[in-house]
Amino acid sequence: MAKVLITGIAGFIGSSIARELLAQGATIVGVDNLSTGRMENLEEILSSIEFRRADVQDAQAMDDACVDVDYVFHEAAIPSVPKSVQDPVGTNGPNLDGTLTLLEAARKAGVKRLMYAASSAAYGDAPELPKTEAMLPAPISPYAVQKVAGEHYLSSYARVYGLETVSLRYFNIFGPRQDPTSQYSGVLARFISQMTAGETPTIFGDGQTSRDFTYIDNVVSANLLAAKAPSSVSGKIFNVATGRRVTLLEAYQAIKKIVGYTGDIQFKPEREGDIKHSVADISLAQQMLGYRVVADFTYGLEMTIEWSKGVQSMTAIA
Ligand code: UD2
Repeated sequence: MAKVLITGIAGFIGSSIARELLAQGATIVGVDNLSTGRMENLEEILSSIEFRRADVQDAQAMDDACVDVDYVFHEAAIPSVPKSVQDPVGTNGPNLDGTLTLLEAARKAGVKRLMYAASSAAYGDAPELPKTEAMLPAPISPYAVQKVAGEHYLSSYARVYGLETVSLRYFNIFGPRQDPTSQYSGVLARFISQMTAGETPTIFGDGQTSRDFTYIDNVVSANLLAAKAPSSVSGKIFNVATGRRVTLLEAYQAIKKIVGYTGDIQFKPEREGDIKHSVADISLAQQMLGYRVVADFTYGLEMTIEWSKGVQSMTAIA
C-alpha cells in the first residue's frame, strides 16, 4: 500500500484526507506546525499515523518527511484573504516559500505525485461566470497571489524536473473540524458556531456576495482521484467545487433554519480584497479526474451543524 505525506495534517482539510486514506490502508506521515491546525483534529487517528511537528519552510524537515513517500498532499497554508491583506510578508513564507521547499524535497525524494491545495481566489473579480481553468489568473489579495504562484511552481516542477503535480483549486470548502473561532475563519464555520451559540452573525457587504460552497467530502474525493489519475493530469490545474452558487444571505437563511436560530443578522462594509461572485465550471475535473459532486450544500450544512452541536455539548460537559 502507498506511503503518503500530508502537510497541514492537523488542519480541517488535511485531517479529513488523512481519515479517508487511513481507511483505505495507506501509511501516513503528517506534518503540521500547529499554527492554525489543532491536535484535536487528529484525536482518534493519531496513534495510526506518524505525526511530525514541523514547518513546511524547514528544508531538512521536509527532506526527512519525504523519505520513501509515494504521494504528497500539500494542504499546509495560512488560508485567509484578510490575514494576507494584514500581513503579506508573514503569510508569503508558509503559503509560497513552504510550497517551493516541499516541491524541492519531493523532487529529490523521487515522489510519484504531489497534490496541492490551490484556491479559487486565483480568478479574482473577473465578471465571467462560471470560472474555467482556461481563464487567466487575476489574483487580487496577497493570499491569491501566493496560491497562484504556487501553481506556477507546480507546473514548473512537472515540466522542468518531471515531478508529477496536480493543483486543485478549492472553492470555499466547509465541513466538520473547520475552526470557527478566528476572525479569519471561513464564513459558514463562523455563522454555524455563532448561531448555535445564539450570537448575531455579520454579513460583510449586502448579502448578495456568492460562493461555490463545497462540502469537504468532495475535496477528499478529488484528492484521491487526482492521485490515481493517469499521468496526463500532471502539471494541470482543476477546479474542485460543486458548480452551484449560494449567496451569503441564502447561506445564513439555510443555517438559521437547520439550527433554529431566532435572532437577527448584522451587515458591515465589504472586506478589503474580497471577491463578489465565485462559482466553478467543474467539467475539466469531471472529464480528466472522474470527479463527481458526492455531497451537496444542504447535506454538507446538516453534517457540519450536527458535528458542531457535538463539539458544543462536549465543551459544556468539560
Ligand atoms: C477564499 C477563497 C477560497 C479559499 C479561502 C481560504 C475566493 C472566492 N475564495 O475564500 O477558495 O481559498 O479563501 O480559506 O477567493 N464573510 C462574512 N461574514 C463573516 C466572515 C466572512 O460576511 O463572518 C464574508 C467575506 O467577507 C466574504 C465571504 O463571506 O465575502 C466568504 O469569506 P471567507 O473568509 O469564508 O472565504 P473567501 O471567499 O475569502
